[in-house]
Amino acid sequence: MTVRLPDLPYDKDALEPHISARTLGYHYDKHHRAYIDKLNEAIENTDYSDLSLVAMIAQSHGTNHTNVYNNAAQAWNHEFLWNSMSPEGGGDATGPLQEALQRQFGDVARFGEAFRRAATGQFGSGWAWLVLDKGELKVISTKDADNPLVSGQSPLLTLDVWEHAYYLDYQNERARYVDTFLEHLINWKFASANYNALNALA
Ligand code: MN3
Repeated sequence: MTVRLPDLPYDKDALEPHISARTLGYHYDKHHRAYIDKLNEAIENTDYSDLSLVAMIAQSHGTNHTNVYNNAAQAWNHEFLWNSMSPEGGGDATGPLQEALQRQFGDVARFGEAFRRAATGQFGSGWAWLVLDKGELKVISTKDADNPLVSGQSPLLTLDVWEHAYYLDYQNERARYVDTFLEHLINWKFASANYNALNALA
């Protein structure tokens, strides 16, 4: 079985002017596709090839199959990233997630500060996340390809802070890219759906 590159949930120019079609084009067509291609090479004729992406991540983590782990995690992370942004993004969460954010952080501005710290404080390449960890909302960052699932945390939304995600549009100004995400792109509907689905399981 081969892993397929999932479709983008919107057109490549849908996030303009905040993220250019050029950035999204390179990010999706070159970077995301390359992770999928390298993953397919790495799992060919191995037991991994029958597994879901999540199972590949779980089973390769902590082994010397770093090629499987890194590319499976990056494949998963990027699909999750596209859904964490929306042309109608920004604003505040609604419903049970909003109530939980208020309990944990006070308000959406305080959540934004925590997310901004995590995203700008991640040294080098990585990801900023809102996760559910044993029933508690947390803002965390991970390094390189690392995915919170391997730490027992459930991702609700993410932002890619690798330079390839923003350099064409923002150059070295990662903080401005993070602020733009929080103001204009963050997809609270997606995060809420993830939150509600986890609570329905709990
Ligand atoms: Mn990326």
